[in-house]
Amino acid sequence: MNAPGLAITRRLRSTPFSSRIEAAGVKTYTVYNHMLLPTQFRGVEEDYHHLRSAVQVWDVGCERQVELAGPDAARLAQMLTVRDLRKFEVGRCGYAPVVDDDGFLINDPVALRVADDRWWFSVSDSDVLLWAGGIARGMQLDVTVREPEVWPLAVQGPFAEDVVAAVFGESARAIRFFRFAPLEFKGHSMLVARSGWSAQGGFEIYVDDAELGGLLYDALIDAGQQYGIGPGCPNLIERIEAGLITYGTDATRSDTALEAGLLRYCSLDAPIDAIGIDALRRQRDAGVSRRICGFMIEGDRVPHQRNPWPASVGGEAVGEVTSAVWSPRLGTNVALGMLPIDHLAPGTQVVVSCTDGERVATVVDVPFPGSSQR
Ligand code: THG
Repeated sequence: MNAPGLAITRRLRSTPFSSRIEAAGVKTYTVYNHMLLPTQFRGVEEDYHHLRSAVQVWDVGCERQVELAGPDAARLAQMLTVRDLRKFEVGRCGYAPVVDDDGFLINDPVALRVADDRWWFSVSDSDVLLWAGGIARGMQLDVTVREPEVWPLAVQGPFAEDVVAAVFGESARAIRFFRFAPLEFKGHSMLVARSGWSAQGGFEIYVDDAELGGLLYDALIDAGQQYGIGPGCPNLIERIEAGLITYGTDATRSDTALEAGLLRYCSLDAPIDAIGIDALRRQRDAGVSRRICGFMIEGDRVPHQRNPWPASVGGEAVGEVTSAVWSPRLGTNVALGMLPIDHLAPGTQVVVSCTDGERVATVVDVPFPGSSQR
């Protein structure tokens, strides 16, 4: 079947790297924060092996920054996320769930303290700009909320450090996990973080100049020739194996941060004034009734489309599989989904109604074995 194409209009914003990745042969896009996000280059399986063995440059310009700047920036940042930000010094970033008053997930950004009175929330696919701006307005906070012209460019894979050091200098090697530092490219300072949406290790460069962005892309590709560098993007197989959830697919506005498996990033015992933290405390105390988990799905490769698929036990619907793909490394289908708490023990079996029929799936721990080379 011939898949329909995507009409690229003004609402579907390009990035400073779009011309490069189109020249490099991007095969498919998805839409993320009203922008283009590549999903495959040579193919999901080829891209997967390449990401794990070499190094890739990713156009993740769609990871938009919601900037909070001014005297009340820190206060607004802490209202927006249930993660305790009190120990976030300048140069630190971290996964920081944003929830509504009832604890339901609005976004799962990376928060960066860019300066004493300036924060960036590097958001997944939902309109945090409106939520943050509305809170600032409603509470009459002394803060500016805007979306700056910043387009992250990720370098991911086992040789990422060598490539970034070749372009930005040896000091890049000293940046620790989830820290960032200003480094120079052609005399222009950019924030470079050791982070990224894979378990292979790497960096994210917060590019704030469109013209330099294209040149930086070219410089990274040049410097990476000896390591087999190529274009890439967040990889479906790799991120399921790593247990990285994607907002809008594995977790939505209908799931709380705890149901989304983000308890580790919710500072429920900290004395902070975050929106929704009381609801999450109550949910933790009462016991969460369902949660995201990993699966192995039996049989040959699952069809690559149209999740979620219902999951049932004894003919009764219990949950769903939200992302699934064949893992060529593990020789089985790997998946993420949502099940009631009493079905979450590893080894529990459910029946999944895939697009092409019913299959048996087994609950497993995530990350999958051997997923992380970080
Ligand atoms: N990088 C940046 N912005 C982003 C993403 C990113 N915005 C959108 C989306 N991705 C946000 N979601 C995630 C999810 C997981 C992680 C990062 C962003 C992640 N988690 C680590 C893990 O689970 O092992 C640990 C995080 C921590 O220790 O704080 O990397 O990828 N800029």
